[in-house]
Amino acid sequence: MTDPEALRRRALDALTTARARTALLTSCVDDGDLTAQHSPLMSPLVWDLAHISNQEEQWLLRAVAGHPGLRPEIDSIYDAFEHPRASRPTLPLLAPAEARLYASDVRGRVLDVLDRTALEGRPLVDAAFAFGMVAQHEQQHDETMLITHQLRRGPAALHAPAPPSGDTTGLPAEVYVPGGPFTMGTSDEPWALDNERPAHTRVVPGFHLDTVPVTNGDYQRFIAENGYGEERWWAPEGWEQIRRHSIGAPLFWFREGGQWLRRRFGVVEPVPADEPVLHVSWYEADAYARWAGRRLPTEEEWEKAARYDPATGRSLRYPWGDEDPAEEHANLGQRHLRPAAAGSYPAGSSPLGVRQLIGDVWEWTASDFLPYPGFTAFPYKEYSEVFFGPGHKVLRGGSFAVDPVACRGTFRNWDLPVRRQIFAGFRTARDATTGPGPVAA
Ligand code: AVJ
Ligand code: FE
Repeated sequence: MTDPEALRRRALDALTTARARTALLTSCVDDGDLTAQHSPLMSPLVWDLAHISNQEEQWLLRAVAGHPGLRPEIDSIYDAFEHPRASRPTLPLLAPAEARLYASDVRGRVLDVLDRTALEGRPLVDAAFAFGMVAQHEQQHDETMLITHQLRRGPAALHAPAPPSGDTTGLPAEVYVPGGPFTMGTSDEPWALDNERPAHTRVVPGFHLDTVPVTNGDYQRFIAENGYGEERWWAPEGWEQIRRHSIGAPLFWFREGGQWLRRRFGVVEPVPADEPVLHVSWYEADAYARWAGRRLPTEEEWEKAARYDPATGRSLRYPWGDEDPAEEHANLGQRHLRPAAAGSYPAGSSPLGVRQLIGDVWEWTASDFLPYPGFTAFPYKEYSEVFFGPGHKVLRGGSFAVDPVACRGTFRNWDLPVRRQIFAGFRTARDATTGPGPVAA
């Protein structure tokens, strides 16, 4: 059992960090921008703001503390299942000032609850789980709100320093991950969500995985060699999508003066060749991999590459070990508003030498989002269970936009294979039926 004061401090830190990010994302634009719908794919920012606090009210004030509730009458407005994103601007949403008051009212009461609740002894409060869950939820919406900022037109509202530089000089193009069993998922990570549980053994045949994510430079070769024009590389639904919407490059890219440019948080810049590619759908990732004579890694391959330590046979919490992410390990938490160049973050390398598995870009995997053997929905079916099935593909590793609290070696994200606005890229893999063999340059 963890020291209750340490648990309290950790929960308080996670909630406070999330709120600082939420405040920044909702104060750097005016009220018109907060209530506008910047894309039918997204909610108005002011919906996210009040939804975060409504969930916090439901889980921490009502479920944990037994409070009757501050504003149960607005639950349905902020229920993500009742209202699709496109329809949210038409709801009687709390105005920005009202939403901010609601948020601080809920948070003030939650901090009192955190002070006086015993943090062990009940499923929802063991190891402060509900507090960790709510902090992760807020951070996930902070990533969602950053996506909305990326879709918003107009001058830049957010600024951040460039990530550390890096390059792939001297790195092998791919890493061999040996075949055999490894432990996937977790049963003892206190704030792991239901879909990451339980820990179980998987046998993964040996395979080769790209050392770094596929870069814009790599992806431009696919475009230049008519990758979008040849049906044979595409899954049928992907081919249909790119034809119907005349897609010929990642979202936010455009061509001018013989050069690829991209719009990024209100600024236009040349597409940086050494950066991991972003804003591609699962279908685009899948087509690129086929064009390259390769394939997307499965989810278990990705997790084995990220966690398996051949020296001990144990699965680590993160590629670099069991310590929580620090700045030198990975590009997380919106410290930088872009991925770092391929080959950055040597301190975040996995034991086998794979780079940038955590942070920078979410990585599409070949896998459908499915429960692990022994899965139990907790604390509610709508978190994960209702999304299981062939409709959603798993993404791993987290992007520059996700906070460490919502990112681990076991963390599973999912989305529809057509999605392009999320901060997603990918890396590729190939079977190794004949063992390590020579590594391509
Ligand atoms: C895990 C990112 C797919 O945004 O739909 C937010 C997270 N769940 N509110 C999503 C989530 C409920 C979820 N993803
Ligand atoms: Fe939510």
